[in-house]
Parts: sequence; C-alpha cells; structure tokens
Amino acid sequence: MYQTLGKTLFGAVAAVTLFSSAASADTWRAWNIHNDGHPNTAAMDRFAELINDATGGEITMDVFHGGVLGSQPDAIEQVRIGAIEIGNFNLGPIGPMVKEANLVSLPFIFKSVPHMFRVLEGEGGEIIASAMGDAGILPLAWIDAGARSFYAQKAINTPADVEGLKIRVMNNDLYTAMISAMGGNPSPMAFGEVQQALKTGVVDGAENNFPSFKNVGHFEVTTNYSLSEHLIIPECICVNTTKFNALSAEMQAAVRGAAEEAAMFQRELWAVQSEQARKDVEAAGIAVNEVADKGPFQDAMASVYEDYLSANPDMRALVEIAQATE
Ligand code: GTR
Repeated sequence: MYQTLGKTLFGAVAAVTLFSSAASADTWRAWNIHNDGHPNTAAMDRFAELINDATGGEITMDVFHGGVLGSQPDAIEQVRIGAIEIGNFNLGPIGPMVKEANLVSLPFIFKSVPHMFRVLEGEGGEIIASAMGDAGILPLAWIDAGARSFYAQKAINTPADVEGLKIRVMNNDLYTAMISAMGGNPSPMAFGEVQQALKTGVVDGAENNFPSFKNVGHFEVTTNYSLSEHLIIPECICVNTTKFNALSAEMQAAVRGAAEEAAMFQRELWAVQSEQARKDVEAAGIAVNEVADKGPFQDAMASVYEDYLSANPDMRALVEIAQATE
C-alpha cells in the first residue's frame, strides 16, 4: 500500500516536472499565404528551423501555409490580438490598421527595391516599425516582394488602357483610389479568390509580382503581363507584440536573429526565383510587355497623393522622408 502510494506519488511528481518543462517551451503558430514553390514558403520553413535552434527548442513554430488560418486581413487581426503568434505579411493590407504602414502603398513612392530597403532601414522604417509594434504587430525583419505590375487579357501600356477594366486589388483604399484614378473599376478581393475571378471574367485583370502571378496559376487565365511596376510593397515577418515583449532579452535577441537570418535567406531566394518565375510564365505563353514610359502612370497618381495627403496631413512628413532618401 505504502509502496503503491509512494510509486503513485513519485509518478505524479515526475509528471509535474515533465509537464512544467514542456510548459516552458512554447509552440507558435505562423501564418503564410503562399504554397510550396514560392520563396516565402521555403523561407518560413527555414525560419521554423532557425527559431528552434536559436532558442534551444524553447520556441518551436508550426507554419501553416496556403492561408489556411484565414485571409490576410483576418490573419493580421489575429496576430494583433495574439490568436496567431507570427506571420509573413504584406504591408499593403496592414495600412488600413496602421496608418504609417500606408507609406508603402502610395504608388511609385519607391524608385526601386533597393531604394525601398534603404527607406525601411532608415528613419522611415523606424517610424513604421514602431507604429506597427504599438498596434500589436511588431516587424522583426523586412522581406522582398519585388514590384507589382498589371496583368489582363491585353497589354497595359498607358493608364488609358486601364479605363473601363475591372481590376482586382488588395484591401486598401489607396489601391481602389489608384485604379479609379486611371478610370478603371477596382475590385478588392482576397488573394485566394483571384484565380477563379480571372477565369470566370468577374474581373478583367489584377496586379502582382511574378512569383505570385505564377504560383497560384493567375498566368493560366491571363495573356499579358505589363511591367508598370506601380507598387513596390515590402513584406514583414511580424510577431504579436505582447508575446514578444514577454520574452527575456536573450530570447528576444534569439527570435529577432532567427527572423533576420530567414529574411536574408528569403531575399536570396527571391532574386533567383522571381527571375525564374518570369521565364516560366513566358515559356507558358504570357506576353511580358516592357512599359516604355511610366511617366503617364505616375502623373495619373497625382490626385491619389493629393487626396490622401489632404485627408492625412500627418503622413506628409513620412512621405518627405521617403522622397528625400537617396
Ligand atoms: C502577394 C503577397 C501576398 C498577398 C498577395 C495579394 O504578392 O505576397 O501576401 O498580399 O500578393 O495580392 O493579395
């Protein structure tokens, strides 16, 4: 009897010890919209390995690909409230929730991808990161998403070519304003619905970078991709702020380091795979049109800037920082 009780007690103590060490390890859920074959999917898988190694297994990560944890606007909200810990987000759909993030959604605000990174790595990036952190979605590292261009069943060489077309955009009023300014009909829609909408003619066109154009089969239901490069929108690896702040300084450094390394890996993959995606869609028959003069597109955006800045005069300083960055 005593022995049995002793064994039972010993078993209970052992279980408690085991349980408490398991409880100190944390499993984070990570959101990713992309599928296999997209550079961000490989980068998020790599991030899971890096975070596990850097934290000595104290933080492990289950990455859910293909947007299965929800649409991007929903997932951003879930990270903000802590229902999902971490995600790879595009800054476009963050803009409606964090005003400062909208800088990157002003068409043609960046001259090139390297210029975009220079702005993010300077004072502009600090302002955006701190506003995002305050809103509950803290960026740990910035990643590359190239430039977005229009695709439709015809070439789009001038803003007039957009006139009358129904174009899918991400959820952000700046994108609806951008399409309207060219005389098109903007149609905000979740990424997962775009292929079907293009196929059935619910929309006439959309806009994205080459890897997304290829990876979710938009190229299968389109004929022309025109290099307008009107938006250069960065993405982030973003974590719930409260969760991150609750970590020790040492763990915070480990998590940040892992995110930065995963971001570097993503940028290398992006460079190679976005080139390859372009070649693949061309080989599949897509006509890729160089836009000889982007000037008319830029001119058409004057009213978008005017309306936006008169409604949000506090964004003027951030726009000036970006414009003054070499
Ligand atoms: C992709 C981006 C996704 C998503 C998508 C879209 O380029 O990586 O996060 O924003 O575009 O158009 O919705």
